[in-house]
Amino acid sequence: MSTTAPADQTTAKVYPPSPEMAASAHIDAAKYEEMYAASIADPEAFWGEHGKRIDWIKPYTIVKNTNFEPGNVSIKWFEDGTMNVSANCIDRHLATRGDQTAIIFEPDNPEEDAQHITYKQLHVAVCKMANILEDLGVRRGDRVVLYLPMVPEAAYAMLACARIGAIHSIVFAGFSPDALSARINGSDAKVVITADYAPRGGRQTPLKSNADAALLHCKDTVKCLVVKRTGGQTTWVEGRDFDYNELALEADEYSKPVEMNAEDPLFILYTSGSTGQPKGVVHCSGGYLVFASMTHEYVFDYKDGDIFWCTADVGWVTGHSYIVYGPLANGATTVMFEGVPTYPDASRFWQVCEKHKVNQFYTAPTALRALMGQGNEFVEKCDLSSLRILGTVGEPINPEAWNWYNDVIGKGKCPIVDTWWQTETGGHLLTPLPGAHALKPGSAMKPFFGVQTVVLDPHTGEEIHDYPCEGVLCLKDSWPSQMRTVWGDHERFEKTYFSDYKGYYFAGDGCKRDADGDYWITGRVDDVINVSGHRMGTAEVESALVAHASVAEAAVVGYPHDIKGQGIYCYVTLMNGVEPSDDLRKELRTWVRTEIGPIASPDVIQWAPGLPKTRSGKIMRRILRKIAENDYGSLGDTSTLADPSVVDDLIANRAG
Ligand code: 6R9
Repeated sequence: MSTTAPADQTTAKVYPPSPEMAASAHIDAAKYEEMYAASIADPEAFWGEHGKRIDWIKPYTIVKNTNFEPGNVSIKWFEDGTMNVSANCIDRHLATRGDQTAIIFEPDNPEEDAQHITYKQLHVAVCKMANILEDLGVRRGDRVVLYLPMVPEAAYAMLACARIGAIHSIVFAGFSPDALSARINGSDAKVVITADYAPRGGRQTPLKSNADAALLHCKDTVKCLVVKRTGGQTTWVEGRDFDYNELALEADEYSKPVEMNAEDPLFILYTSGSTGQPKGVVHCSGGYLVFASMTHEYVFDYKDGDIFWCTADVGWVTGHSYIVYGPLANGATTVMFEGVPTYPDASRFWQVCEKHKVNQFYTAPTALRALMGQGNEFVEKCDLSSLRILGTVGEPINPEAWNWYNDVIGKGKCPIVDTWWQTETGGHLLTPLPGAHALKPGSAMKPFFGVQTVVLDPHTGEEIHDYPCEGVLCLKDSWPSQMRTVWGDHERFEKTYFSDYKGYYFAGDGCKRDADGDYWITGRVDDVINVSGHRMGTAEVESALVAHASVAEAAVVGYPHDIKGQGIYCYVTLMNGVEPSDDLRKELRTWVRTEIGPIASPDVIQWAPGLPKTRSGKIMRRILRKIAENDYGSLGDTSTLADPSVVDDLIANRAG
């Protein structure tokens, strides 16, 4: 099965919107053309108007002030406006939909009751959390790290931070104590919010004990607020640890939202890059919320009363924008699911869709591929008639998975929105709109309003105006939810995104644009791999490996993997005198899991007596990628290698 290659663009079947969809959707083809053209012709006027979709305390007079020139990169939207994100996601809905469900919480264990949290209840819970945080000393501008399961308290904590002007930084609960302490220290956080345990797939991750281990490497002043999710036993440090459930009983039920500037940071989210340690992506309040809510409404054709379910974890950007901020800003009902697609069995997603009558369902291709392999009987026993729109995100979707999603889940009547975006972009940049575009399996289709995608020639850096064409994907101008900087390192921000192609934001992906002007993402062009829709820098895995006493050198590349999209293939050179063994292989795997987390677990470890290097000592990853892909016929030019025999050895001993 081809997992990453997009469909053949010339022969692929095209799926136009049904006449009913085109007629009922917010945006049809003509409206898309008209609005897109307006958004590009006069961004100030367009966003000046659409910025009003959220409530402002002091309205903005300056809409856009952005500069992509290296050395002067600066991105500001609505910069003189003031507002509060939490008030926009909660308070402004109280009068009209206070008793409507804001969050449906579906626990890991299907026997446990779901919770329906109304906007009124959400208001109380968030105010209480805000007061608890203030009592712990958190003030406007301070950082709070969240290390939580997918429980409503995660949303309360995010919104509570937004309410008092604190900046949250969520660390996915699958990350290790080392990764957690690095992020607590990197943002100099005052408080960590965690839970005793995280139930997932019938197992329980001891989050509190991970947090304890992390906090050994942090300042003594960092406090730890603990949500009692299971009530299981944990250690307790008096004076440092605080019991959320107990404090919430006493906490005041009102907290006044702080008047924030549009450009005040809302959150930091660490993401992997091609070099060094993960970087803290900074998103700000006003522009982010405008774009997250607008894309949520138009891309998923969200209408009042719909039940929206995004299966991501709040530890990733998808959870930020499309479980919490976008949906709640729109007064939606959003589902938060604590579990996994295959527990208790492979029908879980579909049972949850049936149980809560989900209208929009948004997930990752890797989950679809895993479920597709389990057989259709898990789907067929569920009533999926409530579904109207399906979505995917995180990686290119292969045509087999697209067709299965379309036929078996959507019964051929639900448009699939293949949304391309990134942690850095805050919201969808390329996507079809369900009532406007004729879908092509594997294509992320068209730019969203205000998004100026261009294809550049990777060698000359010039824009390619041809149709069809292929090159690197860049953005020519800013959009409101663009990241503003790397936390504490603006220079790294400029260097990473604006230095390869001057005057453009470089996304790190390659793409094709077909004769109709539709975009097909071909994958990362840098040393970032995409494992189950999660970004992993090969450099991060390499530095974890070489930190082990037995490892002299390591090179890590991605290779095609049926379920995960890409797997992690490691070439490891051992220290002199160390013998390779299966036990050592296991040990290295466990080592990487503890250094980074289970998502970085190597799939393949090949012992490499030597690595292919140029005479100047640069590892030739291109060749390592080919060997991992089992594609020796096209190794390309190996004449610059210092020792070409290394390659023969690697091929002869290829693992897996
Ligand atoms: C939202 C998210 C971003 C990277 C991105 C690209 C890949 C995301 C995709 C896609 C093809 C899609 N990606 N969506 N590739 N088609 N619809 O995933 O953010 O974790 O930062 O990853 O994911 O390579 O550059 P993030």
